[in-house]
Amino acid sequence: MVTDQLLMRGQPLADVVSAAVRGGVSCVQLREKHLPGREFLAQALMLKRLLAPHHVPLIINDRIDIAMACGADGVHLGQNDLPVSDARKLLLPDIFIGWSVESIEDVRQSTGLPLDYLGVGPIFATATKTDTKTDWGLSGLARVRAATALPLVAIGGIHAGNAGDVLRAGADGLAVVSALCAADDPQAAASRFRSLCDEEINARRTWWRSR
Ligand code: TZP
Ligand code: MG
Repeated sequence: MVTDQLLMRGQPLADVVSAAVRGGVSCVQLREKHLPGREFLAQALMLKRLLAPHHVPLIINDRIDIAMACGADGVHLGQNDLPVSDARKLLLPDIFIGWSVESIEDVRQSTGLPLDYLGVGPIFATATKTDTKTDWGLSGLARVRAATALPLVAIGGIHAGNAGDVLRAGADGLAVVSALCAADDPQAAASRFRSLCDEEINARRTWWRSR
């Protein structure tokens, strides 16, 4: 789950995230583009407290200072954020780093960087983020899959109707904003994604065993 409070129609962040976790969300990224640092940190601390008992990792988008201050599990950086190597020097060693790739050139550049996963997006066009380059599509995602061994988290326009295809094209995880944050029932929405992910995990296990 990637948060966007503007999509939550006045519902408290803690309620929407708790419901999504009950539904089976396995990781939460706090992505708040409009919050001043102090409020961003307050929300990060609140989410860290909420998620820790469930062993659900918290990722902070963009801000390594907030990630450090709240004891986040990971930080997600984009092409215009602090360079990954500098972030790695500043962060505690156990905080993982994800990096957004928007082109195959970005994927090539990721080789050798101290990264833990790549965020591949947008897979499909989405109203949630419009300042993007071209959409990867499923074929683009498959090209990224072939080009790197890093875990891939797909983002952009993912909903229950296309999530299975995204996983089969090579994603290891799904990052979802509107289909969770704007859902009438975030728990039910998360539980549909959970089932699709579990099906793919089981299919991969079966494939490995049959080799
Ligand atoms: N990066 C690429 S697309 C996107 C981000 C943050 C937004 C995805 O939002 P949604 O609502 O899941 O399509
Ligand atoms: Mg960013």
